Amino acid sequence: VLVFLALIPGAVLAKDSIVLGFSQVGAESEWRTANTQSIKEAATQEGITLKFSDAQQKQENQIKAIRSFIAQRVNVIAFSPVVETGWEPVLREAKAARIPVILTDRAVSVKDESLWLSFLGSDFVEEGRRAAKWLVGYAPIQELAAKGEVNIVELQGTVGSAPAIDRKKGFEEVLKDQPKFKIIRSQTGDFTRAKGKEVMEAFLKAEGKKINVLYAHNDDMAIGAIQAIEEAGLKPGKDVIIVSIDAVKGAFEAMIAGKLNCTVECNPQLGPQLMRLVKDVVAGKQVPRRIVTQESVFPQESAAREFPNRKY
Ligand code: GZL
Repeated sequence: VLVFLALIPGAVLAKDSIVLGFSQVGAESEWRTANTQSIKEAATQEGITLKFSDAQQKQENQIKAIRSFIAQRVNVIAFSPVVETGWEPVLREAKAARIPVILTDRAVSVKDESLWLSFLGSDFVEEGRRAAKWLVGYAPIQELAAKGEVNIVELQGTVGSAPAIDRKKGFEEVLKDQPKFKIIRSQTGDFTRAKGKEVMEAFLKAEGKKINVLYAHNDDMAIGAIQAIEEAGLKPGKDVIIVSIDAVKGAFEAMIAGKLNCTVECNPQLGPQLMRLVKDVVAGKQVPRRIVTQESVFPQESAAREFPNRKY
């Protein structure tokens, strides 16, 4: 039988290797594509058979993918939930099938905590706090605040997603002690460049030169907004101070061009840690309930020096 199996490419590997079903949000941003690359590369590196599905940012596609992983009897299911709610039914099916579930990147909101084993990802509230702390400490903004109000427009991430909810929460937590800082407009740009540009155009039409600051929940929306600001005849990074989150390559290029003022790192390279977690789970080892990724803040003045070291 072994000889027969050895003749089928991958069969022996499939027979011996761990099978991981991974449901990915989509391919909406530079961050997401870097995250996918990290997961695929790490699975190959670790000899784990990866069944990968891209949900195009639709929850129903993620639920379908998880159901299919259950039907295929994978060893472990991991996913980045596009939104926080609506997961109980399918996670109960995974539990009934005795397939452990690992959350990566984004969290779910479920009553039954036994529906998932471990959550590996960033602290989005802290990322929001870091963005606001940088803004409040930025000298040109301090000068503005000394003379009057600082008017902020906010491009939120996907409605109902953990990063959008928590980045808003962390940012507002710091600003509650800063009465001069006002969020005058806030709307979702769904984490994409196209939507970020479209919503920023609407903000500019409504508020024009009153806008002092843009806070974008990710760099892709900030990059889209930069185009809108330029098309409105204003200087991004000068007339409108911009702080965003992810620290992808596009953000460093925009900072080096003087069009973005700060990006807060959100590390997408979760692949290696995820594969180690998967192996530990299959080996029956105890795993941490929460693993927070380590991250930094990159203001414009550090961009040129840091850029050559960036991996995503
Ligand atoms: C954050 C991740 C977010 C990124 C966006 O961990 O969920 O989704 O900030 C991505 O770029 O679309």
